[in-house]
Amino acid sequence: MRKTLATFMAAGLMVGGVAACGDSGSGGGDDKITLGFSQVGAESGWRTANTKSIQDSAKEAGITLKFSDAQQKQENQIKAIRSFIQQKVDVIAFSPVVESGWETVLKEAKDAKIPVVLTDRAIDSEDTSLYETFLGSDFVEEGRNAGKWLIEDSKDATETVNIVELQGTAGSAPAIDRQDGFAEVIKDDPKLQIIASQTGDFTRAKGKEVMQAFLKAHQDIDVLYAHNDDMALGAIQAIEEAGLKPGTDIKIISVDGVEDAFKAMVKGQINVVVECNPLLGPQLMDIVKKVANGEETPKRIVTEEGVFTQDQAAEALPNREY
Ligand code: GYE
Repeated sequence: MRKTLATFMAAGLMVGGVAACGDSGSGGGDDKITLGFSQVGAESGWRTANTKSIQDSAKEAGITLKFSDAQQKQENQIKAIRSFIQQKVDVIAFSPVVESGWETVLKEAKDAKIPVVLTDRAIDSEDTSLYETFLGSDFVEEGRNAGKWLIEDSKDATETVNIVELQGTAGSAPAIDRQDGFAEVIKDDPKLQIIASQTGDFTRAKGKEVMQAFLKAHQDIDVLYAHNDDMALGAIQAIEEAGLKPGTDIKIISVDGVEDAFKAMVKGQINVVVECNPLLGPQLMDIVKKVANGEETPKRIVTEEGVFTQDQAAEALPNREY
């Protein structure tokens, strides 16, 4: 069943609200809110859709956007955040490339009284006063949904099911959580065995490269679990070049739900896609307005998502928005 609409879920209210920031605006003397946004990079179809959603909705909301692309490097994100602090933007939002190592720079933002919003990816800091809210998917649940599909699909198998896993960027929240959620569910079925697991950095090129290595090292791969569609799409090329049929000889489970993955599902190359919605822009702009006005926001806002199997792909494809 598809649940299209992103819904809000409050998992606890923040305390105290945000320090007034009207005096720190850099919107050129008018009342326009200035948002500094540090994006992860341009590594995937998901990311392209996410960037477009943020840029379009900033425009729509009349928010001045200072956008910075970190090319998947934490040091670039830290530099961008420091530069936003210097420029005295009203709000800083960012999608942290990895989970750890943010305390220092976020304390600098806090000292400058600039509210910070996390989007898409979480940080692992215990100090939740370093940000106002975190808007994004539940990646552990996505991993669980991938695992549940496999348990059901393999229920009649009598032999071991050999799984290879293409992980996302090392140390990133979606890679850690999608691995954990999947492992948690499949451990209930001893037939399901992960025989190799390696990062493909969420890109097509690396997904293909690592899949080639998996295929060389293992003759008996039954299932590929890819932490995103781009890696799955790269792996499909590797599988075909090895003379095998993706989706049949090797079943493929992927995450995101970009248009190209739906096309691959329609062709029978991907068996199931766990949806992860990148269209966070409109919700983000609402949050930015709220925190800029010192209003309270829920500390955690989760986007709700579905799971799509091959038999649903053709019908769903024309309605996909990314
Ligand atoms: O799944 C992947 C992208 O953080 C949810 O990052 C995002 C992930 C997404 O590169 O395609």
